[in-house]
Amino acid sequence: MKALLIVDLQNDFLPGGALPAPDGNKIIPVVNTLMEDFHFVIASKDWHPEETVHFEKWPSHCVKGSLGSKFPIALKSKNIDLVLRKGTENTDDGYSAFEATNVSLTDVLHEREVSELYVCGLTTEYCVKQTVLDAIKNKFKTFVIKTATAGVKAKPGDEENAWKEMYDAGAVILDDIIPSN
Ligand code: VGL
Ligand code: ZN
Repeated sequence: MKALLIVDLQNDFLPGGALPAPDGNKIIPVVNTLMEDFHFVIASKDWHPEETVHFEKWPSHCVKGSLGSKFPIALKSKNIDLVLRKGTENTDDGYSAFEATNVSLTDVLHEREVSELYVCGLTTEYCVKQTVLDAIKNKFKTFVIKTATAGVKAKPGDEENAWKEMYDAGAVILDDIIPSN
């Protein structure tokens, strides 16, 4: 069984948000179509308290319940079966969807007999990368859908390095996938 994991596709990571991936909006229609190909769609949300050590490194973003924490209205979020919340404590970054605190992602994937995980979303260099590395550590066959992923591009080269790190760890990078309907 395969599952789609959409990482942090939230308003604050889109243009106009607090910590935007410049091309974030472009992935929304791709993700909408992609969801139709999966029977099990999971989405993670960065879900921070107002005060957290995380905001010593980053501008305040995705504060739980805020507009910035919500899915963009253009995302067909009714097709999401399970929402994970991560970064919920004030002592951690919670970059990886495997650090979700409302459910154990590994338990859910094992229960649903998921062996192949398709990852997309925001942002390539941080939460997508960390999620992919954890998925591989947890022995899932891990694919990253490049056309449905966007980087925050904080420094030149960061994004390329993230792709290389995921590839070197054993992820399959799908860079020309066009959703099938
Ligand atoms: C993220 C920086 C801080 C992400 C989250 O979703 O990639 N990046 N918090
Ligand atoms: Zn964050």
